[in-house]
Order: sequence, then structure tokens, then C-alpha cells
Amino acid sequence: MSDKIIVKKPMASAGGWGAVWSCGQALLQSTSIPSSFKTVLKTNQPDGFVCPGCAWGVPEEPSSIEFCENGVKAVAREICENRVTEPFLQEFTVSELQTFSDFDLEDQGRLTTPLRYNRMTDRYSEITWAEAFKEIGAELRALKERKEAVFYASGRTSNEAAFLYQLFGRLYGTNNFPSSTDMCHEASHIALEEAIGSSFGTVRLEDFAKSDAIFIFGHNPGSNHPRMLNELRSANRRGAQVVSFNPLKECGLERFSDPKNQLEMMRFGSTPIASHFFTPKSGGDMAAVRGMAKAILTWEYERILTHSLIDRVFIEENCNGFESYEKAIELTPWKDIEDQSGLTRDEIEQAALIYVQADRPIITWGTGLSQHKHSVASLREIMNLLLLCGNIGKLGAGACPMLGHSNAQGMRRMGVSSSPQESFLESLEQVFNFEVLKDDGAGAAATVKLMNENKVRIFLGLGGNFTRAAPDTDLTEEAMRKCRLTVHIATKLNRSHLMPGSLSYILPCLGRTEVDEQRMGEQLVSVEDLFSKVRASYGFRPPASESLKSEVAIICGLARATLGNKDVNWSTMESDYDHIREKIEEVLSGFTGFNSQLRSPSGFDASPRHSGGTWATGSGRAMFSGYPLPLATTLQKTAKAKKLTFTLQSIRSIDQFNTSVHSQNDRYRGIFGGRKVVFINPTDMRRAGLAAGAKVDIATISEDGRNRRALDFQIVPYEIPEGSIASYFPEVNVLFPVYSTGDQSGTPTSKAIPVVLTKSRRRT
Ligand SMILES: Nc1nc2c(c(=O)[nH]1)N[C@H]1C(S)=C(S)[C@@H](COP(=O)(O)OP(=O)(O)OC[C@H]3O[C@@H](n4cnc5c(=O)[nH]c(N)nc54)[C@H](O)[C@@H]3O)O[C@H]1N2
Ligand SMILES: Nc1nc2c(c(=O)[nH]1)N[C@H]1C(S)=C(S)[C@@H](COP(=O)(O)OP(=O)(O)OC[C@H]3O[C@@H](n4cnc5c(=O)[nH]c(N)nc54)[C@H](O)[C@@H]3O)O[C@H]1N2
Ligand SMILES: [Mo]
Repeated sequence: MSDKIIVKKPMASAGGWGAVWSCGQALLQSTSIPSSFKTVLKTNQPDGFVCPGCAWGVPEEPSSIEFCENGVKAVAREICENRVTEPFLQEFTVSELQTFSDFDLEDQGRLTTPLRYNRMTDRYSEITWAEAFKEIGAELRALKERKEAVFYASGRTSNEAAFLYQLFGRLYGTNNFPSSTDMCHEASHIALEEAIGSSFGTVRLEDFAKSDAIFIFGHNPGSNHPRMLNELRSANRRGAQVVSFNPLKECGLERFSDPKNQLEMMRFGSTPIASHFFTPKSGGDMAAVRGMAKAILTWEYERILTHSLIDRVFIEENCNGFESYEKAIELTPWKDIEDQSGLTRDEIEQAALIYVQADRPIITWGTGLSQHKHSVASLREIMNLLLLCGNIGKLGAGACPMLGHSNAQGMRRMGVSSSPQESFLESLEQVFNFEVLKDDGAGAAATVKLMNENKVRIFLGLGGNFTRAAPDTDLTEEAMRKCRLTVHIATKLNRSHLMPGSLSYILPCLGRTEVDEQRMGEQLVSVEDLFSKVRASYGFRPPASESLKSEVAIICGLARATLGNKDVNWSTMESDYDHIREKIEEVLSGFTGFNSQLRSPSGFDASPRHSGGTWATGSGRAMFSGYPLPLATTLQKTAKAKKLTFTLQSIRSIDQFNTSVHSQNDRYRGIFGGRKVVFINPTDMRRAGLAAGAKVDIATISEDGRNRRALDFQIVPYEIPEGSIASYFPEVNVLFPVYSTGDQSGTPTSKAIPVVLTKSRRRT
């Protein structure tokens, strides 16, 4: 069989009939058509469930279609008909299952009963819930050094489960709560908290309709937040500017054909989205944004216009640190700005002009900004630019980190973090009357290191796929296997489950679409979107199996078996989730009347909109920063001189949700039948003597002497800046060194590592 990947022209327009067809395909493969249609129509409806896809919001008055292609795929995979059965588990050893592709593992369908790993037979087999809880509880109790346990969580989990999970962990005595956020937007939370005293974005969904300039830094809404394209389309139609900063000209930012717009669909029409495309070098955004501010301040000093371009009153009344920021800008020469950003002064001034001419600019950003070494500094620079013109706390303007998982924001607010706010911990102590560990625990990358050094002995995973999502796949897999105990709460089989510690369990849980029946009746859970809106999620489908438990019930079962019902009555919490929400209300401000507010059809805001005046920073004022530009935008400064050396970034396709890969295609980028590709600039190809379709091996320029290689990737000529290459996550995670993390954030630098390409030796 040929392993040639078919490469076509990238698409210019996102959405359209392609999206409709793709939804249809996903549903056809899931379960009976009427049932799956009925389910999909419940997505993001007031009486339905919150989409388990991305964290984009839902309007106050939702239409009957509030889902996108990604949501349909996520739902279709949850409601599939396949089940992991005992005969299947007896047929294959775990070593044999490791040879399955990620797709085939998930394709076995829903997990239905608790499973225990047997080292002698190298197989998982069914056990009862009582056995699972008892045995895991005993192991947890037996661990003397409680900090040797980590509680990992993925941002899909509900607020209720997240809150109980961290409460269980902290009562147990650990401070290690690594999460998907550590690999995603941790830098955003830190930068926002430092700048304005709140870890979350300042924009509300309604602001998009009022904004007159939307700046999109380092994310790809066409693939990753498709419902955002509706807002961008309306923005374009009313004459607002949409400005993209991205090394790649991503399809959805060029044009969008709205599947909900009958006329556009009938005519095969589409609407242009971005008015301007700036293509910075990888990691060059901080320089570009500084350049924008430098242009604005230069015009201001030269009094080019009669009115002030910056908001002096806002700065005076609200901010600290303006002088050192001004100084940092003055000390940054245009040459450095141009070199590092890869943009000309002309281009940067053009962007600056759009920014200052706008009354209500929004700046959004994605992992293209949050997964670099200097991410926190870059994001502070964006916050500087917003503060400079008083654009925080204004309707239609502000900062908007494009969080990924549907409850990434809520999960962090609920305290699933290895470095939560001190005020949160103090509040938790008071409400539950116990002493909480105050020092920071290990994030995701640090967890891998600690597991490898045998300093973490127990890994609990609330969803997610840690060994595929984390960097350094081989090292992470080894690390997981070194644990004494690994426990995964999951809906479907994935590769992390196949790296068992000495003892290992898989605990199957309900998905979002399913009815959650507890002692006091049917339960609802809550989820917070990236606009700080908290909404209720009601499951309505019969569970995939009668023996499934909810995430909340599993956490309560584990906690009870480990700690008993003494400090917290886990049984009461489990019986009626209103009791959990009562406690959340006591711990967190912003959740007053949680239970009643949650039942209002449009939900409620978890944090009030900034209105200036008081800021929850240490100084009580919003803070400018004055970081110097980074010396280099990848870790290996010396690397760029060499001929076949590139900065590698990892990206997603429309047909995956993180480590769940739905198909081998990326129709937007014209890739069919495989994902092992390297997108590369044609000039670089010529220089390196590489032809389109050639196979290359990618090797990391490692700093620790470890060999990191990914073999047989196909060369695809692409519009990408020279010196940068791109490939798909998670296939290339084997190349990303666990030591290469963001300053302050600890986030793996998934958007920039130095690598070398060599022609593959294997004949194709
Ligand atoms: N279909 C789908 N939807 C998803 C997900 C998924 O896997 N699939 N994942 C969800 C999750 S958890 C998340 S966090 C979000 C992720 O959403 P995104 O942040 O959009 O994620 P990526 O696909 O990794 O895309 C990163 C983008 O940043 C650009 N980029 C890379 N480096 C730089 C840089 O230095 N500067 C600039 N300006 N741009 C850069 C890349 O070219 C790419 O367009 O999506 C969520 N939604
Ligand atoms: N190189 C590179 N690495 C990256 C990134 C990158 O851009 N490049 N992105 C990073 C980002 S942004 C993120 S957010 C992380 C994602 O890291 P994770 O959140 O750990 O990964 P996911 O792939 O989202 O997790 C998928 C698994 O979740 C389980 N699951 C699905 N639904 C449910 C449910 O309802 N309950 C439970 N308990 N389990 C469920 C299924 O078993 C499924 O296999 O990866 C990070 N890793
Ligand atoms: Mo993410």
C-alpha cells in the first residue's frame, strides 16, 4: 500500500457545503440517524447540553442551530454504538493494543465497566465499582508522601467535578494539579492576572457585534472555533476591520460560507473575513505589538493628529508602570522590531493605524501566542497596547484569549491548578476547615520530569489523554509506566490507558449528552465559556451502559474510599449536585445564588465586566510591563545559521479534537490520506534540495543530548515564512522536549522548537 499523502490546493473558504457534508458523515457513522439528529439539535440549547467542543459562547437568545462541525463530531463520537467489551479485552494484550492507531483505539467505542490491569496477563479486565474504589483508596492511603500523587484534569470536565476533584486532592494532601490548561493557555491566565488582576478575558460575546476592529493573533478559528466565524462575517459586513497576525494564511480567515445562510449556500457564495493579513515570524508577535505601540507613541509625540492617540486619563486614573513601558519602547530599535517580527515598519504602522483609528478594538489570541518561551511577556505586551488606549472595560473592546476546551476556564476557576490564587486557597480553608498546602505544585511538564525521577508515584487522570497531549511522547510514556498506580476516568480508550503503572485502573464515566441520575434525581452540571458565562448542561440520552457513573460520582467514590465522609460528606454531594454548588458559592465570589442563577435559561456571568477604578492586582491598579524583547524566539540561538534548521510549530486540523483524530484529512489545508506532513516555504525547499512529496526525518536540536526523531514526513510546499515549518500535533509531540517550556507559565513550547530536516533513508 502506498503511503503517499495526496496534496491539493488549500481551500480559500471555510464552512459551506464541505462542513455540512462532514457533519452528515460524522452522524452517519455514529448511531441511528433520527437519534443523532435529535441529540445534535440539543447542543447549546437552554434545555440541552453544553457542546463538549471548544469554549466559544452562545448568544443570549440562541437560534435552533448553535453547533458547528467540530461539535457534531465530538457529539457523534460520544454517542457511538460501539462498546469496549470483555471479549475484546481478553483478545488483546495491552502491548498488542499499543500497536493500534489512536483512531482505532477510540473507535472501539465507549467504555462500560471499571477495568483493572493485570500485569501477569498484560490485560485489562472487568471489576466491580466497589472493588475499584476499595483498592484505589487503599493505595492512595498507603502513600506516605502525599505530594507524590498528581491529580491531572482535562478542561472538558464540569465545574462540579472539577471543584470536588481539587478539593479531594487538597484534603488528601497534594498540591499537584497539572491540567490541559498547563499545555494550553496558562500564559494567558498569568499575563491577564498580572496586568489586570483577573485571569480571564475581558470581552463578552456581545462585544463582537459592537467592535470596529478585531485583531486575531495566532489562532485558527476556521478549524478550532468555527462559530466565531459568524461574528467575524458580520463584522466584515458592517465594515469593521478584521486583522490577522499569523505565519499561516488560515482558510477561515480568508473567506467563510455560513452553513446557516441559505442564500449564501444556494449560491455557493462566501464572505471575505480578514481585511489584513500580517505574517509574522514564529514568536515575532511581541516585537510586532511593541512596534505598533512605538508607532502610536511616535505619532503622539509628534502630534500628528490634533487629538491624543493614547488615553491619558485612563492611564492616569487606572494604571501603574507607564513610564517604564514607555522607556522599554524607546529602547527597542525599529531594526530589532523588524528583524524579530519579520514584518516591515510599514506593515506594523499600518496595523497600528487600524488600531488607533478604532473606537472599540478587540484583541483575540490563541495558542500561537500562548505556547512560546516568551508567551507571558508577549501577552503582557498585548495588554499594554490595550491599556495604552483605555480599551479594557469598554463595551465592544478588550482582551479575548481563545480558550480551547469547553470548560477550560471553569475548571481553572474551580481551583484545578498547581498555582491557584492565594485568596482561593484561603477561602477553601475557611469553608472546609482544613489546612491547604500553599506552595505551588507541579504543572504538566514538571509532572513528566517528576514521574521519571520516581518522585511521583500516583497519577489520577480526570479525562484527557496525558501521554499524547504532553511533550516528549517517549519520555512521557516511560514516566507513566514508572508510577506505582495510574487511574484514568474516561469515556473511551486512549493511548494513556495503555501505559499502566504497576497497578492501573480505567473508570468509565457518563458523557455530557447522557442523563445523570443520582439518589435525589436527575442532575445538571455547569460549564463556563471563554466569555465567563456559566450555563447549565442537561444530559438527555440514556447512558451508554447502565454501569456507568458520572465524573462527580466517581470522584466522590474515590474520595470516600480514601478519606471517609468525615471532613466532607461526599455521599451528600453525590446525591444532589446542588450541595456542591452551595459550597462553590461559599468559596468563590461571583457565584452568589449559584443554584438559582444557573437555572435561568441564559446562565450568568461568573465575573463582572471590568469597569475601571479598582483592579485586583497587588497594587490595586492595572499594570503596564516593560519586558525587553526576547534574545531569540526559539531556545537554540545558534541553530538558525544552519542550512536545514527550522523552527517547528505544531498545529491542529479541522478533523481532530486535540488527541482525538477523526480522520487523516485536513481539507482546509488540502491534505488527504495522512497527517505526517511538513508544511514548508518553497524557497526553503529549494535551498534544502527538497522536492514536493519527498520524505524527511525531523530531528530536534536537543539541549540534553537525548535523541528525538520523527520519521518519514512528507514535504508540502506552503505559504509559511522562511525558516518556519509546521506539522500536526500529536504526531510530532515526540520531538518536543519536556524541558522546553514557557518562562513563568511552564507551558511546553509547542509553537517553536529548533529542528533539523534530513531526507528519509527509507524508500517509499
Ligand atoms: N477542530 C478543533 N477545534 C479545537 C481543537 C482541536 O484540536 N480541533 N482544540 C481546542 C483547544 S484545546 C484549543 S487550545 C484551541 C486551539 O486553537 P488554536 O490556538 O487556533 O490552535 P492551533 O491549531 O494549534 O493553531 C495555532 C495557530 O497559531 C498560529 N501560530 C503559530 N505560531 C505562531 C506565532 O508565533 N505567531 C502567530 N501570530 N501565530 C502563530 C498557527 O499558524 C495556527 O494558525 O482549539 C480548540 N478547538
Ligand atoms: N505539540 C502540541 N501539544 C499540545 C498542543 C499543541 O498545540 N501542540 N495543545 C495542547 C492543548 S491546547 C491542550 S488543551 C492539550 C489537550 O490535552 P487533553 O485534554 O489531555 O487531551 P484531549 O485530547 O482533549 O483528551 C481526549 C480524551 O478525553 C477523554 N474524554 C472525552 N470526553 C470525556 C468526558 O466527557 N469525560 C472524561 N472523563 N473523559 C473524556 C477521552 O478518553 C479522550 O481520549 O494538549 C496540549 N498538547
Ligand atoms: Mo487547549
